[in-house]
Amino acid sequence: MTAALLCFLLAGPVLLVAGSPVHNNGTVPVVLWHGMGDSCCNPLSMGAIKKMIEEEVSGVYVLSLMIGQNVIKDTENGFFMDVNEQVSMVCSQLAQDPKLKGGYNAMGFSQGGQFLRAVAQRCPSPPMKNLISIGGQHQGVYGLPRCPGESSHICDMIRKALNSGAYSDFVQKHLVQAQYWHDPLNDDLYRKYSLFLADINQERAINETYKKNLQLLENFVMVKFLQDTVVDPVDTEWFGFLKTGQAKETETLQESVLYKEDRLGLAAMEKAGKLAFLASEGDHLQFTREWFNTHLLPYLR
Ligand SMILES: *[C@@H]1O[C@H](CO)[C@@H](O)[C@H](O)[C@H]1NC(C)=O
Ligand SMILES: CC(=O)N[C@H]1CO[C@H](CO)[C@@H](O)[C@@H]1O
Repeated sequence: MTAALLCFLLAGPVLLVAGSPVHNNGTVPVVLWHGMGDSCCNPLSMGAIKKMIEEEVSGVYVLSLMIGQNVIKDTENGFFMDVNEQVSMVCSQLAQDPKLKGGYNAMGFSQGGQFLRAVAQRCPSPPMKNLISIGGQHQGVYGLPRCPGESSHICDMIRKALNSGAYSDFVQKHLVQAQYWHDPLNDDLYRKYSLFLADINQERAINETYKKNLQLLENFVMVKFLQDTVVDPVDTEWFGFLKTGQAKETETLQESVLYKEDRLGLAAMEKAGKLAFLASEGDHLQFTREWFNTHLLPYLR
């Protein structure tokens, strides 16, 4: 995502407020979780996002999550670390951060979107207020058309592993993308063996705690990129997916069993006005600062 996102950010009008920053301590902290092939602190991606939020919301505390001891580990873990472990690591990090005690807003980029949803469902304390998923894959993916720039060789490897058996125990435990691989032609395998996605999407059983916790959110905002060439199918960014048993036709969240039976509380949330479906022109994770300020900033203020 990095290069493309940067050029959009820089091309956007840089509206810096002149003068000294005002420390407005009525602000709600923001927690960011980066996407695949990225890291917490890349100055061209998450670093720039953090800075932008700090400029727009004076005095705000922004925590960009690092998964592991350093930036290299953080990037590797985005491909190879058990997602359930990542989520529990993050949960304890958030619980130990005194600045988050009063609650926080969460912004997940790409796979960080579904990972932060797992945090909301599993770890209600400290409370997550708004969850903003930017190009997240809430019903998983079935395909890996393209990977962000420098990581394309890793992607070839991942594609091979997924084809050789995404639901084998070994691949599930060691490959992040397998843990949200959703094969509509092998629905039984997906339900049974997907260690992460099938669990948080209540495919095996309904965990009432997940349902209750998710509904504690004030808003669950999902951003879809209209010209996304990275995520397949793109409907997953709004919680839609391919209909089971074939790989061509898609269904919306509202048409899904998950919603109709309200297995996760999403129907109740929509009724309560807590779901927002936003669309942005452009490829995966590309948005201008102007778009961000208009559509997402209101959730952070
Ligand atoms: C439901 O989710 C909670 C929170 O993660 C967990 O503690 C509990 O064990 C889960 N229950 C079942 C039956 O899996
Ligand atoms: C109580 C509180 O929220 N204090 C914060 C005020 O703003 C500064 C600057 O961002 C923070 O460091 C404090 O934690």
